[in-house]
Amino acid sequence: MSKTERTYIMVKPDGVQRGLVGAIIARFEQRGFKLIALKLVQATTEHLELHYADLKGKPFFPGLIKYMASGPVVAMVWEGLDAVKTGRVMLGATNPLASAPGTIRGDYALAVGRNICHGSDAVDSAEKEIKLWFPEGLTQYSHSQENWIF
Ligand code: FUP
Repeated sequence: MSKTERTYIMVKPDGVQRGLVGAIIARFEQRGFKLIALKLVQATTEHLELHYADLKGKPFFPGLIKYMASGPVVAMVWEGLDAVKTGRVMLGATNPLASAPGTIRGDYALAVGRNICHGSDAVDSAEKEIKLWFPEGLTQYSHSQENWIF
């Protein structure tokens, strides 16, 4: 059964550098998700190591952290029906070479080490990631539920 969820979506430094922030935001808006939070962040190595704690020990981990610290990222929270799973579908497979055309990675990326965006892989990891990237909490803004399209 579909449930309203929140997911953490992040445009990585290569996505920011390549001017893909607007295109990625547009896809989430146009799909019908509600923007809950958004900010540009230059993440520290320590912060990124927490975000990718599950991958510590992988051979690509040092390169991943260096890449993610190479410039600012756009941290976002999106809300809507099955936001976590649908967000992953919209991103495409981790390796862009396996991502279907029509997905963000399938349309804009070629290399797993430069795959331009991140999306939470489960509801519990979304909760952890949202707390990690938005420790200040999320801005409440009123959209009357009657007027909100979903
Ligand atoms: P995803 O959930 O799609 O971001 O995938 P993972 O958590 O498995 O991987 C996180 C990031 O590690 C990927 F976005 C890119 C990087 N990575 C590599 O650089 N090489 C690999 O072989 C696998 C992942």
